[in-house]
Amino acid sequence: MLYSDLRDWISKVEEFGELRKVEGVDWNLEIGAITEIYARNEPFPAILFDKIQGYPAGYRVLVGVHHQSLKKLCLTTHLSLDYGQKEFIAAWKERLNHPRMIAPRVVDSGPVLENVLEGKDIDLLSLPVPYWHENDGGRYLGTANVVISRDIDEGWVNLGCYRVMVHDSDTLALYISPGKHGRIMREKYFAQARPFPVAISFGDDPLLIMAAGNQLPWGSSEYDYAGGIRGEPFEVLIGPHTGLPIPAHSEITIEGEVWPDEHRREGPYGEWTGYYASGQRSEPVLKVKRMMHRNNPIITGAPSSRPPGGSDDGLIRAAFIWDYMEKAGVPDVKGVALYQGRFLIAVSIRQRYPGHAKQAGMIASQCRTGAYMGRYVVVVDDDTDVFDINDVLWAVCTRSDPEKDIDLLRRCWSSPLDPVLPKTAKNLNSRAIIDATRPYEWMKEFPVVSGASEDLKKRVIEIYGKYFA
Ligand SMILES: Cc1cc2nc3c(=O)[nH]c(=O)nc-3n(C[C@H](O)[C@H](O)[C@H](O)COP(=O)(O)O)c2cc1C
Ligand SMILES: [Mn+2]
Repeated sequence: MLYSDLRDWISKVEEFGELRKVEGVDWNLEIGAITEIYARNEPFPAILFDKIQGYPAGYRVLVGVHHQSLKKLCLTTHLSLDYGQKEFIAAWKERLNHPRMIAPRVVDSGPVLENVLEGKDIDLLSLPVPYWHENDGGRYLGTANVVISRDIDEGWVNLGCYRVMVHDSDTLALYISPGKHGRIMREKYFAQARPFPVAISFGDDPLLIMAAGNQLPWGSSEYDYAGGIRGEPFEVLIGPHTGLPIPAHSEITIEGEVWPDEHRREGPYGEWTGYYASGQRSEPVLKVKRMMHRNNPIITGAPSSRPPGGSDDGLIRAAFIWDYMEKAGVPDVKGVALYQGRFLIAVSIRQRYPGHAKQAGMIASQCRTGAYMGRYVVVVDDDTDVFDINDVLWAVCTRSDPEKDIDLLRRCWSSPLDPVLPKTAKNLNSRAIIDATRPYEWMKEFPVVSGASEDLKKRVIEIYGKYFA
Protein backbone atom coordinates (compact mmCIF):
# COMPACT_ATOMS: atom_id res chain seq x y z
CA MET A 1 0.00 0.00 0.00
CA LEU A 2 1.61 3.26 -1.13
CA TYR A 3 -0.74 5.63 0.75
CA SER A 4 -3.63 5.32 3.18
CA ASP A 5 -6.25 7.93 2.25
CA LEU A 6 -6.80 11.11 0.22
CA ARG A 7 -4.77 13.34 2.56
CA ASP A 8 -1.87 10.95 2.53
CA TRP A 9 -2.15 10.73 -1.29
CA ILE A 10 -1.94 14.54 -1.52
CA SER A 11 1.22 14.63 0.57
CA LYS A 12 2.85 11.93 -1.60
CA VAL A 13 1.98 13.86 -4.76
CA GLU A 14 3.43 16.99 -3.21
CA GLU A 15 6.65 15.09 -2.46
CA PHE A 16 7.16 14.18 -6.12
CA GLY A 17 6.31 17.69 -7.25
CA GLU A 18 2.92 17.32 -8.96
CA LEU A 19 0.82 19.37 -6.55
CA ARG A 20 -0.04 23.05 -6.97
CA LYS A 21 -1.80 25.07 -4.29
CA VAL A 22 -3.97 27.99 -5.29
CA GLU A 23 -5.61 30.39 -2.86
CA GLY A 24 -8.34 32.98 -3.01
CA VAL A 25 -10.28 31.82 -6.08
CA ASP A 26 -13.99 32.14 -6.67
CA TRP A 27 -16.02 28.89 -6.73
CA ASN A 28 -18.03 30.58 -9.44
CA LEU A 29 -16.27 29.63 -12.73
CA GLU A 30 -12.67 30.33 -11.68
CA ILE A 31 -11.90 26.82 -10.39
CA GLY A 32 -13.36 25.35 -13.58
CA ALA A 33 -11.43 27.64 -15.91
CA ILE A 34 -8.12 27.14 -14.09
CA THR A 35 -8.62 23.39 -14.31
CA GLU A 36 -9.42 23.53 -18.01
CA ILE A 37 -6.31 25.57 -18.81
CA TYR A 38 -3.88 23.52 -16.76
CA ALA A 39 -5.45 20.19 -17.71
CA ARG A 40 -3.50 20.51 -20.93
CA ASN A 41 -0.17 20.84 -19.16
CA GLU A 42 2.12 17.83 -19.14
CA PRO A 43 2.10 16.33 -16.65
CA PHE A 44 -1.22 17.59 -15.39
CA PRO A 45 -0.70 18.62 -11.77
CA ALA A 46 -3.20 18.01 -9.01
CA ILE A 47 -4.47 21.41 -7.91
CA LEU A 48 -5.63 22.06 -4.36
CA PHE A 49 -7.78 25.18 -4.01
CA ASP A 50 -8.00 26.73 -0.55
CA LYS A 51 -9.36 29.98 0.95
CA ILE A 52 -12.14 29.89 -1.61
CA GLN A 53 -14.09 33.17 -1.66
CA GLY A 54 -16.98 33.17 0.79
CA TYR A 55 -15.89 29.95 2.53
CA PRO A 56 -13.83 29.18 5.61
CA ALA A 57 -10.12 28.54 5.04
CA GLY A 58 -9.53 24.81 4.97
CA TYR A 59 -12.69 24.03 2.99
CA ARG A 60 -10.94 22.84 -0.17
CA VAL A 61 -11.42 21.55 -3.70
CA LEU A 62 -8.93 19.15 -5.32
CA VAL A 63 -8.77 18.57 -9.09
CA GLY A 64 -6.44 16.59 -11.35
CA VAL A 65 -6.59 13.55 -9.15
CA HIS A 66 -4.71 11.31 -11.55
CA HIS A 67 -5.55 12.40 -15.05
CA GLN A 68 -2.83 12.81 -17.68
CA SER A 69 -0.15 11.85 -15.19
CA LEU A 70 1.18 8.35 -15.23
CA LYS A 71 3.01 8.89 -11.96
CA LYS A 72 -0.16 9.87 -10.12
CA LEU A 73 -2.02 7.01 -11.75
CA CYS A 74 0.67 4.60 -10.51
CA LEU A 75 0.41 6.05 -7.00
CA THR A 76 -3.38 5.80 -7.04
CA THR A 77 -3.29 2.18 -8.13
CA HIS A 78 -0.37 1.19 -5.88
CA LEU A 79 2.08 0.44 -8.68
CA SER A 80 5.74 1.33 -8.99
CA LEU A 81 6.02 5.09 -9.64
CA ASP A 82 8.54 4.73 -12.47
CA TYR A 83 6.39 2.61 -14.79
CA GLY A 84 5.99 3.62 -18.45
CA GLN A 85 2.68 3.17 -20.35
CA LYS A 86 3.46 -0.34 -21.51
CA GLU A 87 4.56 -1.60 -18.10
CA PHE A 88 1.49 0.00 -16.57
CA ILE A 89 -0.90 -1.77 -18.94
CA ALA A 90 0.96 -5.05 -18.52
CA ALA A 91 0.65 -4.78 -14.73
CA TRP A 92 -3.04 -4.03 -15.04
CA LYS A 93 -3.66 -6.93 -17.37
CA GLU A 94 -1.97 -9.17 -14.89
CA ARG A 95 -4.25 -7.81 -12.18
CA LEU A 96 -7.38 -8.31 -14.21
CA ASN A 97 -6.29 -11.82 -15.02
CA HIS A 98 -5.66 -12.69 -11.40
CA PRO A 99 -8.11 -10.44 -9.64
CA ARG A 100 -7.87 -10.09 -5.93
CA MET A 101 -11.05 -9.10 -4.20
CA ILE A 102 -10.92 -7.84 -0.61
CA ALA A 103 -14.26 -6.94 0.94
CA PRO A 104 -14.46 -3.78 3.05
CA ARG A 105 -14.15 -4.02 6.81
CA VAL A 106 -16.95 -2.58 8.94
CA VAL A 107 -15.77 -0.21 11.67
CA ASP A 108 -17.82 1.98 13.99
CA SER A 109 -16.06 5.27 13.76
CA GLY A 110 -13.99 7.24 11.32
CA PRO A 111 -12.96 10.76 10.38
CA VAL A 112 -16.04 11.31 8.18
CA LEU A 113 -18.09 11.46 11.41
CA GLU A 114 -16.26 14.56 12.67
CA ASN A 115 -19.32 16.56 11.57
CA VAL A 116 -22.74 14.95 11.26
CA LEU A 117 -25.75 17.00 10.15
CA GLU A 118 -29.35 15.92 9.88
CA GLY A 119 -32.72 17.55 9.14
CA LYS A 120 -32.70 21.35 9.03
CA ASP A 121 -28.99 21.47 9.74
CA ILE A 122 -28.09 19.94 6.39
CA ASP A 123 -26.61 22.58 4.11
CA LEU A 124 -24.90 21.29 0.99
CA LEU A 125 -23.91 24.81 0.01
CA SER A 126 -21.93 25.18 3.22
CA LEU A 127 -19.33 23.44 1.01
CA PRO A 128 -17.48 25.42 -1.70
CA VAL A 129 -19.26 23.60 -4.54
CA PRO A 130 -17.84 24.84 -7.86
CA TYR A 131 -19.85 26.21 -10.73
CA TRP A 132 -17.54 24.62 -13.29
CA HIS A 133 -18.40 25.72 -16.84
CA GLU A 134 -20.12 28.87 -18.09
CA ASN A 135 -23.18 27.13 -19.56
CA ASP A 136 -23.76 24.63 -16.78
CA GLY A 137 -27.23 24.47 -15.26
CA GLY A 138 -26.03 24.54 -11.66
CA ARG A 139 -23.22 23.87 -9.19
CA TYR A 140 -21.91 20.30 -9.39
CA LEU A 141 -20.79 18.73 -6.13
CA GLY A 142 -20.22 15.35 -7.75
CA THR A 143 -17.79 15.14 -10.67
CA ALA A 144 -15.23 12.73 -9.20
CA ASN A 145 -17.40 11.01 -6.65
CA VAL A 146 -18.47 7.58 -5.50
CA VAL A 147 -22.15 6.64 -5.63
CA ILE A 148 -22.88 3.64 -3.43
CA SER A 149 -26.02 1.54 -3.90
CA ARG A 150 -27.27 -1.99 -3.32
CA ASP A 151 -29.08 -4.34 -5.66
CA ILE A 152 -32.53 -4.98 -4.27
CA ASP A 153 -32.62 -8.62 -5.44
CA GLU A 154 -29.04 -9.77 -5.15
CA GLY A 155 -27.77 -7.68 -2.23
CA TRP A 156 -24.36 -6.73 -3.67
CA VAL A 157 -23.02 -3.18 -3.46
CA ASN A 158 -22.08 -1.19 -6.56
CA LEU A 159 -19.89 1.90 -6.77
CA GLY A 160 -20.34 4.23 -9.75
CA CYS A 161 -19.02 7.66 -10.61
CA TYR A 162 -22.14 9.58 -11.72
CA ARG A 163 -22.50 13.36 -11.76
CA VAL A 164 -24.37 15.21 -9.00
CA MET A 165 -25.82 18.73 -9.14
CA VAL A 166 -27.03 20.73 -6.16
CA HIS A 167 -30.67 21.88 -6.27
CA ASP A 168 -30.77 23.45 -2.80
CA SER A 169 -29.55 22.97 0.75
CA ASP A 170 -30.73 19.37 1.06
CA THR A 171 -31.71 18.27 -2.45
CA LEU A 172 -29.49 16.93 -5.22
CA ALA A 173 -29.82 15.71 -8.79
CA LEU A 174 -28.04 12.46 -9.66
CA TYR A 175 -27.58 11.66 -13.33
CA ILE A 176 -26.95 8.02 -14.29
CA SER A 177 -26.97 7.03 -17.97
CA PRO A 178 -29.14 4.13 -19.16
CA GLY A 179 -27.47 0.74 -18.74
CA LYS A 180 -25.11 1.76 -15.92
CA HIS A 181 -25.32 -0.46 -12.85
CA GLY A 182 -26.65 2.31 -10.61
CA ARG A 183 -29.37 3.03 -13.16
CA ILE A 184 -30.44 -0.62 -13.34
CA MET A 185 -30.52 -0.76 -9.53
CA ARG A 186 -32.61 2.42 -9.42
CA GLU A 187 -35.07 1.02 -11.95
CA LYS A 188 -35.60 -2.06 -9.79
CA TYR A 189 -36.56 0.07 -6.78
CA PHE A 190 -38.78 2.30 -8.88
CA ALA A 191 -40.56 -0.72 -10.38
CA GLN A 192 -41.71 -1.49 -6.83
CA ALA A 193 -42.62 2.20 -6.32
CA ARG A 194 -39.91 2.50 -3.66
CA PRO A 195 -37.34 5.28 -3.28
CA PHE A 196 -33.79 4.33 -4.25
CA PRO A 197 -31.36 4.58 -1.28
CA VAL A 198 -27.87 5.89 -2.02
CA ALA A 199 -24.80 7.09 -0.19
CA ILE A 200 -22.40 9.37 -2.06
CA SER A 201 -18.85 10.26 -1.16
CA PHE A 202 -17.74 13.58 -2.67
CA GLY A 203 -14.12 13.50 -1.57
CA ASP A 204 -12.30 10.24 -1.38
CA ASP A 205 -9.34 7.98 -1.94
CA PRO A 206 -8.53 8.39 -5.67
CA LEU A 207 -8.51 4.60 -5.97
CA LEU A 208 -12.16 4.37 -4.94
CA ILE A 209 -13.04 7.14 -7.39
CA MET A 210 -11.20 5.31 -10.14
CA ALA A 211 -12.84 1.99 -9.27
CA ALA A 212 -16.24 3.70 -9.41
CA GLY A 213 -15.41 4.77 -12.97
CA ASN A 214 -14.30 1.30 -14.12
CA GLN A 215 -16.53 -1.15 -15.98
CA LEU A 216 -16.71 -4.21 -13.78
CA PRO A 217 -19.17 -6.95 -14.68
CA TRP A 218 -22.63 -6.87 -13.12
CA GLY A 219 -22.50 -8.47 -9.67
CA SER A 220 -18.88 -7.60 -8.98
CA SER A 221 -18.45 -5.00 -6.23
CA GLU A 222 -16.02 -2.18 -6.97
CA TYR A 223 -15.38 -1.97 -3.21
CA ASP A 224 -13.85 -5.44 -3.13
CA TYR A 225 -11.97 -4.80 -6.37
CA ALA A 226 -10.45 -1.57 -5.01
CA GLY A 227 -9.62 -3.33 -1.73
CA GLY A 228 -7.82 -6.01 -3.74
CA ILE A 229 -5.74 -3.43 -5.60
CA ARG A 230 -4.85 -1.74 -2.36
CA GLY A 231 -4.09 -5.04 -0.67
CA GLU A 232 -6.05 -3.99 2.40
CA PRO A 233 -9.77 -3.66 3.00
CA PHE A 234 -11.39 -0.25 2.89
CA GLU A 235 -12.85 0.68 6.27
CA VAL A 236 -16.57 1.40 6.10
CA LEU A 237 -19.30 2.65 8.42
CA ILE A 238 -22.84 1.42 8.03
CA GLY A 239 -25.11 4.36 7.20
CA PRO A 240 -28.04 4.50 9.65
CA HIS A 241 -30.55 5.65 7.03
CA THR A 242 -29.64 3.36 4.16
CA GLY A 243 -27.66 0.46 5.61
CA LEU A 244 -25.05 1.20 2.93
CA PRO A 245 -21.30 0.93 3.57
CA ILE A 246 -19.74 4.42 3.69
CA PRO A 247 -15.96 4.94 3.41
CA ALA A 248 -14.85 5.85 6.93
CA HIS A 249 -12.09 8.06 5.53
CA SER A 250 -14.35 9.92 3.13
CA GLU A 251 -14.04 13.70 3.23
CA ILE A 252 -17.76 14.28 2.66
CA THR A 253 -20.60 11.78 2.38
CA ILE A 254 -24.34 12.07 2.17
CA GLU A 255 -27.04 9.49 2.67
CA GLY A 256 -30.36 9.92 0.96
CA GLU A 257 -33.05 8.60 -1.32
CA VAL A 258 -33.97 9.21 -4.94
CA TRP A 259 -37.72 9.65 -5.27
CA PRO A 260 -39.51 8.07 -8.22
CA ASP A 261 -42.31 10.58 -8.49
CA GLU A 262 -40.60 13.89 -7.84
CA HIS A 263 -38.69 15.44 -10.72
CA ARG A 264 -36.60 18.56 -11.26
CA ARG A 265 -34.31 19.82 -13.99
CA GLU A 266 -30.80 18.31 -14.13
CA GLY A 267 -28.06 19.81 -16.36
CA PRO A 268 -26.83 20.93 -18.68
CA TYR A 269 -23.27 20.06 -17.76
CA GLY A 270 -20.10 20.44 -19.90
CA GLU A 271 -19.45 16.80 -20.74
CA TRP A 272 -16.35 14.70 -21.48
CA THR A 273 -17.04 14.84 -25.20
CA GLY A 274 -16.43 18.60 -25.16
CA TYR A 275 -20.14 19.37 -25.67
CA TYR A 276 -23.41 19.93 -23.89
CA ALA A 277 -25.04 17.08 -25.77
CA SER A 278 -27.39 15.63 -23.21
CA GLY A 279 -28.69 19.08 -22.38
CA GLN A 280 -31.07 19.28 -19.49
CA ARG A 281 -33.74 16.87 -18.51
CA SER A 282 -36.22 16.13 -15.83
CA GLU A 283 -34.65 13.74 -13.30
CA PRO A 284 -35.95 12.29 -10.05
CA VAL A 285 -34.66 14.26 -7.06
CA LEU A 286 -32.32 12.97 -4.37
CA LYS A 287 -33.36 14.04 -0.88
CA VAL A 288 -30.50 14.14 1.57
CA LYS A 289 -31.18 12.71 5.03
CA ARG A 290 -27.73 13.00 6.51
CA MET A 291 -24.56 14.88 5.66
CA MET A 292 -21.20 13.98 7.19
CA HIS A 293 -17.81 15.56 6.69
CA ARG A 294 -14.32 15.72 8.05
CA ASN A 295 -13.03 18.91 9.55
CA ASN A 296 -11.68 21.05 6.71
CA PRO A 297 -13.26 18.85 4.05
CA ILE A 298 -11.92 18.42 0.53
CA ILE A 299 -14.24 18.08 -2.48
CA THR A 300 -12.61 15.99 -5.23
CA GLY A 301 -13.44 17.16 -8.75
CA ALA A 302 -12.84 16.09 -12.35
CA PRO A 303 -14.70 18.61 -14.50
CA SER A 304 -14.71 17.40 -18.05
CA SER A 305 -13.63 19.36 -21.11
CA ARG A 306 -12.78 18.57 -24.72
CA PRO A 307 -10.54 15.46 -24.88
CA PRO A 308 -7.85 14.95 -23.81
CA GLY A 309 -9.55 16.63 -20.91
CA GLY A 310 -9.54 16.20 -17.22
CA SER A 311 -11.41 12.96 -16.68
CA ASP A 312 -9.56 10.38 -18.72
CA ASP A 313 -8.68 6.84 -17.54
CA GLY A 314 -7.67 5.65 -21.02
CA LEU A 315 -4.81 3.42 -19.92
CA ILE A 316 -6.94 1.46 -17.51
CA ARG A 317 -9.76 1.18 -20.02
CA ALA A 318 -7.24 -0.14 -22.54
CA ALA A 319 -6.13 -2.82 -20.09
CA PHE A 320 -9.76 -3.79 -19.50
CA ILE A 321 -10.49 -4.09 -23.23
CA TRP A 322 -7.37 -6.18 -23.76
CA ASP A 323 -8.35 -8.46 -20.89
CA TYR A 324 -11.95 -8.84 -22.11
CA MET A 325 -10.65 -9.68 -25.61
CA GLU A 326 -8.40 -12.41 -24.26
CA LYS A 327 -11.21 -13.81 -22.16
CA ALA A 328 -13.42 -13.90 -25.25
CA GLY A 329 -10.73 -16.00 -26.93
CA VAL A 330 -8.98 -13.50 -29.21
CA PRO A 331 -5.33 -14.64 -29.34
CA ASP A 332 -2.18 -12.60 -29.88
CA VAL A 333 -3.43 -9.15 -28.98
CA LYS A 334 -0.27 -7.03 -28.77
CA GLY A 335 -1.53 -3.62 -27.75
CA VAL A 336 -4.64 -1.55 -27.04
CA ALA A 337 -4.87 2.24 -26.82
CA LEU A 338 -7.77 4.69 -26.59
CA TYR A 339 -8.06 8.13 -28.14
CA GLN A 340 -10.59 10.92 -27.68
CA GLY A 341 -11.89 9.49 -24.45
CA ARG A 342 -13.48 6.26 -25.61
CA PHE A 343 -14.40 7.22 -29.17
CA LEU A 344 -11.47 5.53 -30.90
CA ILE A 345 -9.97 2.21 -29.88
CA ALA A 346 -6.77 1.04 -31.57
CA VAL A 347 -5.89 -2.63 -31.25
CA SER A 348 -2.81 -4.38 -32.58
CA ILE A 349 -2.60 -8.11 -33.22
CA ARG A 350 -0.19 -10.63 -34.67
CA GLN A 351 -2.44 -12.11 -37.38
CA ARG A 352 -2.68 -15.88 -37.03
CA TYR A 353 -5.60 -16.95 -39.21
CA PRO A 354 -8.13 -15.56 -41.67
CA GLY A 355 -10.80 -13.55 -39.86
CA HIS A 356 -8.63 -12.92 -36.81
CA ALA A 357 -8.57 -9.15 -37.43
CA LYS A 358 -12.36 -8.98 -37.82
CA GLN A 359 -12.87 -10.99 -34.65
CA ALA A 360 -10.53 -8.65 -32.75
CA GLY A 361 -12.32 -5.54 -34.01
CA MET A 362 -15.83 -6.79 -33.29
CA ILE A 363 -15.01 -7.92 -29.79
CA ALA A 364 -13.05 -4.78 -28.90
CA SER A 365 -16.05 -2.77 -29.97
CA GLN A 366 -18.64 -4.79 -28.05
CA CYS A 367 -16.95 -6.13 -24.90
CA ARG A 368 -18.02 -4.69 -21.53
CA THR A 369 -15.61 -1.72 -21.63
CA GLY A 370 -15.63 -1.11 -25.37
CA ALA A 371 -19.38 -1.26 -25.92
CA TYR A 372 -20.55 1.97 -24.34
CA MET A 373 -20.39 5.11 -26.47
CA GLY A 374 -17.65 4.03 -28.85
CA ARG A 375 -17.31 5.16 -32.47
CA TYR A 376 -14.29 3.69 -34.27
CA VAL A 377 -12.18 0.62 -33.75
CA VAL A 378 -8.98 0.33 -35.75
CA VAL A 379 -7.20 -3.02 -35.93
CA VAL A 380 -3.54 -2.89 -36.90
CA ASP A 381 -0.67 -5.35 -37.26
CA ASP A 382 1.82 -5.58 -34.46
CA ASP A 383 4.50 -3.61 -36.33
CA THR A 384 2.28 -0.57 -35.72
CA ASP A 385 2.61 1.26 -32.41
CA VAL A 386 -0.90 1.77 -31.01
CA PHE A 387 0.39 4.51 -28.70
CA ASP A 388 1.52 6.59 -31.66
CA ILE A 389 -1.56 8.06 -33.36
CA ASN A 390 0.49 8.80 -36.49
CA ASP A 391 1.50 5.17 -36.73
CA VAL A 392 -2.15 4.14 -36.38
CA LEU A 393 -3.18 6.59 -39.12
CA TRP A 394 -0.34 5.33 -41.32
CA ALA A 395 -1.79 1.83 -41.07
CA VAL A 396 -5.31 3.08 -41.78
CA CYS A 397 -4.13 5.02 -44.82
CA THR A 398 -1.87 2.35 -46.27
CA ARG A 399 -3.40 -1.01 -45.32
CA SER A 400 -7.13 -0.45 -45.45
CA ASP A 401 -9.25 -0.18 -48.56
CA PRO A 402 -12.46 1.53 -47.41
CA GLU A 403 -14.76 -0.50 -49.62
CA LYS A 404 -13.69 -3.83 -48.15
CA ASP A 405 -12.19 -2.97 -44.83
CA ILE A 406 -14.80 -0.91 -43.02
CA ASP A 407 -17.74 -2.64 -41.41
CA LEU A 408 -20.60 -0.89 -39.70
CA LEU A 409 -22.43 -2.13 -36.64
CA ARG A 410 -25.81 -0.54 -36.15
CA ARG A 411 -27.96 0.19 -33.10
CA CYS A 412 -25.16 -0.09 -30.52
CA TRP A 413 -25.11 1.13 -26.88
CA SER A 414 -24.71 4.88 -26.83
CA SER A 415 -26.00 7.60 -24.56
CA PRO A 416 -27.76 10.94 -24.36
CA LEU A 417 -24.21 12.38 -24.18
CA ASP A 418 -23.46 11.38 -27.77
CA PRO A 419 -23.11 14.69 -29.66
CA VAL A 420 -23.75 13.25 -33.12
CA LEU A 421 -27.20 11.89 -32.31
CA PRO A 422 -30.27 14.09 -32.66
CA LYS A 423 -32.28 14.83 -29.51
CA THR A 424 -35.11 12.65 -30.78
CA ALA A 425 -32.96 9.53 -31.20
CA LYS A 426 -30.35 9.45 -28.48
CA ASN A 427 -28.96 6.21 -26.99
CA LEU A 428 -28.29 4.11 -30.12
CA ASN A 429 -25.34 4.74 -32.44
CA SER A 430 -23.31 2.90 -35.06
CA ARG A 431 -19.67 1.76 -35.04
CA ALA A 432 -17.08 1.54 -37.77
CA ILE A 433 -14.61 -1.30 -37.49
CA ILE A 434 -11.62 -0.48 -39.64
CA ASP A 435 -9.39 -3.37 -40.56
CA ALA A 436 -6.03 -1.70 -41.10
CA THR A 437 -4.02 -4.92 -41.02
CA ARG A 438 -2.37 -6.34 -44.12
CA PRO A 439 -4.98 -8.42 -46.01
CA TYR A 440 -4.53 -11.90 -44.62
CA GLU A 441 -4.85 -13.82 -47.88
CA TRP A 442 -1.88 -12.08 -49.50
CA MET A 443 -0.03 -10.64 -46.53
CA LYS A 444 3.21 -12.35 -47.55
CA GLU A 445 3.16 -10.43 -50.84
CA PHE A 446 2.17 -7.13 -49.23
CA PRO A 447 4.66 -4.37 -50.10
CA VAL A 448 7.70 -4.44 -47.88
CA VAL A 449 7.85 -1.62 -45.35
CA SER A 450 10.64 0.83 -46.07
CA GLY A 451 12.90 2.40 -43.49
CA ALA A 452 16.12 1.60 -41.68
CA SER A 453 16.19 -1.62 -39.65
CA GLU A 454 16.44 -1.42 -35.87
CA ASP A 455 20.00 -2.82 -36.02
CA LEU A 456 21.13 -0.27 -38.55
CA LYS A 457 19.55 2.58 -36.57
CA LYS A 458 21.18 1.40 -33.39
CA ARG A 459 24.60 1.21 -35.05
CA VAL A 460 24.49 4.71 -36.56
CA ILE A 461 23.13 6.24 -33.36
CA GLU A 462 26.02 4.72 -31.43
CA ILE A 463 28.56 6.23 -33.77
CA TYR A 464 26.97 9.47 -34.91
CA GLY A 465 24.50 10.23 -32.14
CA LYS A 466 27.08 12.58 -30.63
CA TYR A 467 26.48 15.06 -33.45
CA PHE A 468 22.84 15.35 -32.45
CA ALA A 469 23.16 15.32 -28.65
C1 LIG B 1 -14.96 11.57 -14.01
C2 LIG B 1 -16.08 10.67 -14.47
C3 LIG B 1 -17.39 11.15 -14.55
C4 LIG B 1 -18.44 10.34 -14.95
N1 LIG B 1 -19.72 10.84 -14.99
C5 LIG B 1 -20.75 10.01 -15.28
C6 LIG B 1 -22.12 10.46 -15.20
O1 LIG B 1 -22.39 11.62 -14.89
N2 LIG B 1 -23.11 9.59 -15.47
C7 LIG B 1 -22.85 8.29 -15.85
O2 LIG B 1 -23.79 7.54 -16.07
N3 LIG B 1 -21.58 7.85 -15.96
C8 LIG B 1 -20.53 8.66 -15.67
N4 LIG B 1 -19.25 8.21 -15.74
C9 LIG B 1 -19.00 6.84 -16.24
C10 LIG B 1 -19.24 5.79 -15.19
O3 LIG B 1 -18.66 6.15 -13.97
C11 LIG B 1 -18.65 4.46 -15.63
O4 LIG B 1 -19.35 4.04 -16.79
C12 LIG B 1 -18.72 3.37 -14.58
O5 LIG B 1 -18.34 2.14 -15.17
C13 LIG B 1 -20.09 3.23 -14.01
O6 LIG B 1 -20.11 2.22 -13.02
P1 LIG B 1 -21.02 0.94 -13.25
O7 LIG B 1 -20.31 0.15 -14.31
O8 LIG B 1 -21.01 0.27 -11.91
O9 LIG B 1 -22.35 1.42 -13.67
C14 LIG B 1 -18.18 9.01 -15.33
C15 LIG B 1 -16.87 8.51 -15.26
C16 LIG B 1 -15.83 9.31 -14.82
C17 LIG B 1 -14.44 8.74 -14.72
MN1 LIG C 1 -20.52 -1.73 -11.39
